[in-house]
Amino acid sequence: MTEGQQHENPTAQVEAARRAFEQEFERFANFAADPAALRGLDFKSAEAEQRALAELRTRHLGKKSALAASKKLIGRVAPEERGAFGQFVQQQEAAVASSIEQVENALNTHVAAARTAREAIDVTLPGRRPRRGHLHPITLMRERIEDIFVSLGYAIEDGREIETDFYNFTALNIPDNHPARAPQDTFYTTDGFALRSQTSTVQIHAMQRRGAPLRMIAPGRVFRRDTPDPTHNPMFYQVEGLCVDRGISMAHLKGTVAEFLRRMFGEQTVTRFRPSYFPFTEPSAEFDFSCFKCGGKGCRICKNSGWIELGGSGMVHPNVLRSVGVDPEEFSGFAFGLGIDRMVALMYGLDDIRLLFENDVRFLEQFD
Ligand code: 2NL
Repeated sequence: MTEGQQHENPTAQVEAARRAFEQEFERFANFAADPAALRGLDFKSAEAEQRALAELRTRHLGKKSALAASKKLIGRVAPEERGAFGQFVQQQEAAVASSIEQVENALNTHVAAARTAREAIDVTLPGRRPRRGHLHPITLMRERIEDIFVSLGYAIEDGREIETDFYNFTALNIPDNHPARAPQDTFYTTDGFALRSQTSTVQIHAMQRRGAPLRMIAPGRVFRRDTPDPTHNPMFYQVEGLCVDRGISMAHLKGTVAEFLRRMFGEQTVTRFRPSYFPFTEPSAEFDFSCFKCGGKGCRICKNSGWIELGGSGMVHPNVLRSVGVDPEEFSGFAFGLGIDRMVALMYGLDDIRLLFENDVRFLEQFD
């Protein structure tokens, strides 16, 4: 009888199960006995060993293990041997469980330590420094211009970039449908609004609000209907200046512009005025200054003329003063305008103004 043969020697069966366990357990035994064996184990391998050990436990102590099968035999052993056999089975089971637990404990401790080590950060390590930013060259130039005029007693005014026809054209003595609107042509919306084509709009608002006398500059962004090329951009930066008081003459205009240019480009700078035309000034003049590079001898920057053209100016037209309620019989004033981007391009020898608006940091960071 096959079944009978199997049950012939229950003790031998338990001993065989124990031997089978010891054989498989051998490779784990060192983890509990020798701390050095664990030290060589990285986090991932230690976790793998934990899983392997759990499988070993199921195989040798689980419901389908040989030891569990042997326990079922206790009832079939002869009554006089039953007690001793039962004790023997339990001893073997306890010994196997204890061996496994010792290794489990050692592995758990090791994995916990390895996890802590892996998650540790060295708080003494230097941080990653954020790259330091800097101002745009146009902003730097605007601030230099502002500093000079503030020191001359001028206020700095700001305003909106979208304006009505009145502030951009009519108040500046540029009537509807007049050809003088062409050079100032801008971008229009459907509601009679337009993007300002010069910051004179800010000065018109300021004269309405504050009246005369008044000294101010208006730096800011302006828009023109231009096709971009190396010297034009449909959006650019401008600063306009305005001085209105009793007895203001062309001499004040020339003195102020000349002083500004000396502070900007050096004491030796000479300023030149050429008659010109603007609808909002009468008389009008464009101004040039002696080349800061060659001092007037002629070079690449001044295209061999010795002079650099910078801006326009003139005595505020009586119609402009009237449009903001300032009496031209009592007050007179001068005004001027110049391009900030153009000044930056000159100062840094840029051959293309559009570089300033591409926002390539490798280009812009050269000017901080
Ligand atoms: C140029 C020319 C100029 C003005 C701007 C102005 C403002 C008021 C009244 C009268 Cl409120 N004039 N501004 C005057 C002359 C020239 O700018 O070439 N700008 C880049």
